[in-house]
Amino acid sequence: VKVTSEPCNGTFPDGFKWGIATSAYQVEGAWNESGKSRHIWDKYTHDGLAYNHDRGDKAGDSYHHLEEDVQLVKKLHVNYYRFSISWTRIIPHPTKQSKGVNNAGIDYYNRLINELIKNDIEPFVTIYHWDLPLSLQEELGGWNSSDVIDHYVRYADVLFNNFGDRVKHWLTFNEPWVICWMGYGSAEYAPSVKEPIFTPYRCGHNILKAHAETYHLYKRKYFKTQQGKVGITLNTDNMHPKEEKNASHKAAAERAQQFNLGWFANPIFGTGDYPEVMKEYIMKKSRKLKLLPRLPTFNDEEKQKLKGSADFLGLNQYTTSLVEPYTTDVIGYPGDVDVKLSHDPKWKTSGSTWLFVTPWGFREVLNWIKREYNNVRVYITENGITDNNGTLNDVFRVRYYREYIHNLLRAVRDDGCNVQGYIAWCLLDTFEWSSGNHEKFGLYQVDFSDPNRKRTAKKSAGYYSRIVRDNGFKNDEELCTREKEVS
Ligand code: GBH
Repeated sequence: VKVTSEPCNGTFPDGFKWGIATSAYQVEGAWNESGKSRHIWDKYTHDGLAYNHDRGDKAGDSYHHLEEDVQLVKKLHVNYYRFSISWTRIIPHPTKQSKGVNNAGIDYYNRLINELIKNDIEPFVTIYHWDLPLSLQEELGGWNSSDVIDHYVRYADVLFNNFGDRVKHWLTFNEPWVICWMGYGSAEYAPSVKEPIFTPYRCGHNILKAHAETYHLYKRKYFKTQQGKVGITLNTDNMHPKEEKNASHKAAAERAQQFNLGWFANPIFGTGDYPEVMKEYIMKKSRKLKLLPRLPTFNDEEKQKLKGSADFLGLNQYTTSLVEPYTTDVIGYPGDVDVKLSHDPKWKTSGSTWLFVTPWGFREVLNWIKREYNNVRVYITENGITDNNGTLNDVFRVRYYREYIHNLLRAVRDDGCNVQGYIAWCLLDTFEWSSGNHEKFGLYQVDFSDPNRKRTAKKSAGYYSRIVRDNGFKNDEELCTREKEVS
């Protein structure tokens, strides 16, 4: 393996922003306190579906460590704290006639936001990070039903109204691809619906509509007084052709990216509609298997509403997949795409089966986004790596951040990608969804055997805070990989 290396030097443009992220269910705990109702992940974990039957009932207990956690954020010198608001704390019983707003929930997030601002940290708020009120799932069918759209928009309205005087960056959704595919298709995530034929596409359709409605609500009702920005966070692997010079592999990689990122990005940042190749392939397979049409359609008015309905693209980026064409009658993802995904055995692994260290892929996918969406404004809203023991001497994580951030620097400086900020994942070791407490992303270790959930800085916390302070790399003595590794 030949690796081209150079010193990791250079800084980001002035005004480049840095941040650190969490999400409500993964860190808050206090699952049944102060009027909070149950959400789909409470049910999923109480049904024993997560690894080792772990639950997020208490997690890192951030709910009761508010001031302490803000100090951990402050020690990193970052501009932004990205966190999510739990719908079930704000409107615990959305299907009840009264649909009341829970003041204790409003108070909690007011305290958090005020504490951040007092410490010169800007809140960067995710409205929905997967914790759907259970009643909306059980009584209405969750994101499979268009009835949920109005509930979501009303919830977002309550947030803008209560917090918008201080919150200037909003994300409507975290990772619709994961919500719809893993929640309603493969059933690996809550609400664990296994119906890969129709439901993921219906879910995606409803989420896109809820997103667009919310964006326009903000513009109409709040923008003039609040002057904030509303975006959406999408996730994707860098899709790289398995055989780089093979035209059908290149086409397969392109198709996989359109089905993954393009599913949500093309309606919002592109044409206002789903990618052509996605429409074509789903139709082709539906015909072949004599199925009813599966991908819902937008009418002209809906397309108008979707096109341009975000002030920026939030991107969660961790890894790369190798893609080759593969014809199959299997439905869903990646069956509908007619591709096979794999990984290079030479890539460094992590504490998660899906996460391989491919820093060059970060730069590659940012260039794909630049080309495809007319150099849209991007914030990296997540990037990070796991182990399974949460060691304090996390040199592998230091190396991961060094290499990924260096490739980001090249994307911004050499390629002109319009990335405005970088938010690392994650502040703390979290409850990692179906993987329970087993996969650890934190810059701070959490002692889950301690009732007080003691936090301790890992080596990576110090390293990241130095990058943030220097706005990049100054006199980093290590070498960074310049190109991708070539065999
Ligand atoms: C993010 O998802 C989430 O926003 C965040 O809450 C989470 O903690 C973090 O990443 C780490 O997982 O097991 O082969 O089916 C990242 C995107 C997409 C990564 C789905 C895991 C599972 C692939 N995720 N993927 S597989």
